[in-house]
Amino acid sequence: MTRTEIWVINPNTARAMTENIGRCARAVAAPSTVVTAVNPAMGPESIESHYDEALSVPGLLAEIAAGEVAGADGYVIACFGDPGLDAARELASGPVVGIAEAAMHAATLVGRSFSVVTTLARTTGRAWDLAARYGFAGACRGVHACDIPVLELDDPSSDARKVVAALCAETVERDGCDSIVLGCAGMASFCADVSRAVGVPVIDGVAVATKLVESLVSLGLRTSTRGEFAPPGPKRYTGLLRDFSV
Ligand code: 2AL
Repeated sequence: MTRTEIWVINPNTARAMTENIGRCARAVAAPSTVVTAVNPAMGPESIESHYDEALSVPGLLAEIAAGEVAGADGYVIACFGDPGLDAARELASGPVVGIAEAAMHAATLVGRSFSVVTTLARTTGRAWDLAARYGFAGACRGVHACDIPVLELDDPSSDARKVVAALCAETVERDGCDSIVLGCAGMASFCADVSRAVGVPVIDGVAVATKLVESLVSLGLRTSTRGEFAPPGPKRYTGLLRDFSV
């Protein structure tokens, strides 16, 4: 089998979370796949607002550019807001998949409906927007917040895993959904425990996106450069963004 290198990019700068995300991606990757887990050198330490999300994108795009130089075959954007996904597709020669789009697609392959369990209440609007964007608004029964900040998910002294599992179980009862989508990359390592607790498919977008990128690469499918996703034209960027000139 040919070697496939997938860059799994955590768009926040929390290194411990990146390591965790990398472990979850490697747990599902084929033996011939190398997962390189990275995060930007600049940007927010967690992504919990539109402001965080917007300012995570330059650092994320710098990682895509670095992946291109290093010869990455494809990319996962490991944040549930799918920040910078379209721009990343313009830059990358291989496929790019966001974890929200991956998880929502998988959910609709294993049931008629899903609900999302996410971090802070203020992120629920973005999850609904993405469900609509990807064509799954009718399948999404609810988006529920556990009110745990992103970085606390990674804190071994926190009871986040239990709280998320309990909310997922309650959500299945309340929404009558066929599956649960975990709404944060920081929840990836909870997936097996939560699955045991709730009795319906529990979907972690990091795992699904990794397998989707692996599949697209093995099928020889990459982002179309015919129109909208063609590489961005030459342009001068100024000030702090001068290194982003193409
Ligand atoms: C996320 C995520 O996946 N990573 C991050 O920093 N924020 N998503 C979320 N809903 O809080």
